[in-house]
Amino acid sequence: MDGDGETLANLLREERRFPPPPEMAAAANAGEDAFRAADADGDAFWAAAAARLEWAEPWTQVRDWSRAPFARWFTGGRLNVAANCLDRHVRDGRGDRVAFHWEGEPGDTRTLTYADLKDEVCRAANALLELGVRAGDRVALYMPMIPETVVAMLACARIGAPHTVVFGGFSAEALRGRILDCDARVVVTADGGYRKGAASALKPAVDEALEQCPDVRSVLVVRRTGQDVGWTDGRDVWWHDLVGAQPAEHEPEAFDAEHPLYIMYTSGTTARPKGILHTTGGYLTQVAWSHWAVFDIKPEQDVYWTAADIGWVTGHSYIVYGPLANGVTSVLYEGTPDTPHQGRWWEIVQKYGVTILYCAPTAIRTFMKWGEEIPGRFDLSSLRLLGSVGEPINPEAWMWYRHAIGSDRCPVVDTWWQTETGAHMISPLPGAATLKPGSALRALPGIRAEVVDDTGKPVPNGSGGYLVLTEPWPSMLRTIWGDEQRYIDTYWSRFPGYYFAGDGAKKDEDGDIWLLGRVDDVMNVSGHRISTTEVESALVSHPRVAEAAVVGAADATTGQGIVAFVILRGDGGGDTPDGELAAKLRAHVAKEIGPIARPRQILVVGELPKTRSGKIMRRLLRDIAENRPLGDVTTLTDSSVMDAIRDGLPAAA
Ligand code: 6R9
Repeated sequence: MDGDGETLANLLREERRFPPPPEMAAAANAGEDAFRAADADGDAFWAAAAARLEWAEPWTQVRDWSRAPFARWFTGGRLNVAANCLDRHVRDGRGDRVAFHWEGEPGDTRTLTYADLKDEVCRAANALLELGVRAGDRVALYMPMIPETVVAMLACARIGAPHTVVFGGFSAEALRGRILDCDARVVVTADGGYRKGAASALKPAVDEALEQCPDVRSVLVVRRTGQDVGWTDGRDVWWHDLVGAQPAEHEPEAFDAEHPLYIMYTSGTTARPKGILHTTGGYLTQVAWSHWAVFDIKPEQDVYWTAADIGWVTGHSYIVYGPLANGVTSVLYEGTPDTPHQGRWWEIVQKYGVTILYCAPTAIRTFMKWGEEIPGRFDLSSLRLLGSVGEPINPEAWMWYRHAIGSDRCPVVDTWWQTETGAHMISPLPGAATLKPGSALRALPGIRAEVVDDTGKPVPNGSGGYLVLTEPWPSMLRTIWGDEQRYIDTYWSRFPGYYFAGDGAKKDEDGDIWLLGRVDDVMNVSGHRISTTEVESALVSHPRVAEAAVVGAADATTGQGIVAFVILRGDGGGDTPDGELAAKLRAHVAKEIGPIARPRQILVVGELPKTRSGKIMRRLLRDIAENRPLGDVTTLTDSSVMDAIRDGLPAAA
């Protein structure tokens, strides 16, 4: 974990502390008593959290860890996720409450009440049934940020068909890999969506992906942009034709608590993404509880906004399942923050009276760069709580967020969690915690986190190490789809008995936790996890590239930026000037993986630093990419390689 000393010194320089606002403390949903209850009896605590939901059959056992690391929660219990998110609110007189204020990027809007959403979800569920989808079948979604995306997810949940949402920014290639890995037979997509002021097509990528997915029999297409689309008769069907013709009644079936709810693909340390499997009862229990406690949700008053993509786990848990289970009103925004102007988010906060905003540090740092006079032009007085997720938030960004967006009033909750954890794990409770800018503080009630050294022993306060979770939790991943061994190897083998998160962390003198970023070869670019290996394999798939090593270098805006070191084939010369080749390689990676993975910088080198066992020493390349003096080079096969790399680089690198 090179560079930690520096990061930490920087983090700890901010000494200010922020106790909870008294009015929030007085009315908080959860505080110290939740910690006491969970410490006294963890199973009873989670049973009470599960009882906030509606079950068709009660469970007989809260947690079953007898086949560790394969967990079962709420054994024997049965429930329907969509009925919990919609039907019970409508039945109990909350049908007229707005579920989503949707704002399209061009400025078109839609308002969906809980009753509207339930009708739409029933129609879509009937449509999927008509397409032959049955409980257990996988459905892939490749969608823009429109209400139909939420509807399709809930329709899948309603009929027990696990969905896999593929982020709309990913390539046809990435989509194809995911469809094949989970063997989805039906794809839901749209003609396109709006991004940066223009219609951005989605359907062509689906068509391209499906050239090599012979088992996909139906594609359900939402008309969003009206752009021309290719059409395969017998396979493609318009959403408005099929869904629009269905009855708005559908009787929900209760599924086992361990029935698969969704698969979300995330980057690992190899080129093949991991299909993280979440199930029904434990997932919804913890997502709903954490959303209610961490954001102090008051469903009658709040207007809640997670400004993130639904294709990210944050969108699954805190745009769709958590907020709807809690019956709160949310904002859903289709587009980018600077379209048509850099105040778009703040205009939305003002327009809908948003009370709670949840977003990523990369967005906050972008807003910082644009200047505080932009949010200053809007009325942000409705806000009462701010949240952060996706990467470590540096104290400068934390302070700016609290000041420029939160008017020095709103607490900032820094929430640490992962695709794999399903829900928040380490975060302040805003009505109880005294906040430290840059720290997620401590594990939530019912969660056990620890920072351990190389040998798995807890480090003393004031020291750093690896973050682990020492007890199972309800919304934990159940496995990696189709690969139980990889699940064991990736998460449960580094420290036997503990879940290894892949993050470095430090305990301060009070025992509070500071996250320090990934310790493996996974980069975090604007909150998206991209594996170095994935980008490397994309680069070497180009005919001019012989070898490639990729590192994530600190980037003031995106958290990390991708810097690639490549060795060219043959003499390295050829007829393309270097600048042009770099542009070609960047475009090549964008095509192979998606624009988010496009390297910030491509550096042509003669050799790469390797250990004796042949592992590329990325930390040395990171030193170069971040303009630092080189660290320890003693394990290199040939230490002169580093001098050669440095000497050959352009001065600006
Ligand atoms: C929810 C989400 C997970 C990785 C995780 C860590 C980083 C997320 C963080 C944070 C520091 C926070 N991460 N939240 N690091 N502080 N509050 O982001 O899921 O996309 O799976 O990424 O993101 O490195 O391991 P996912």
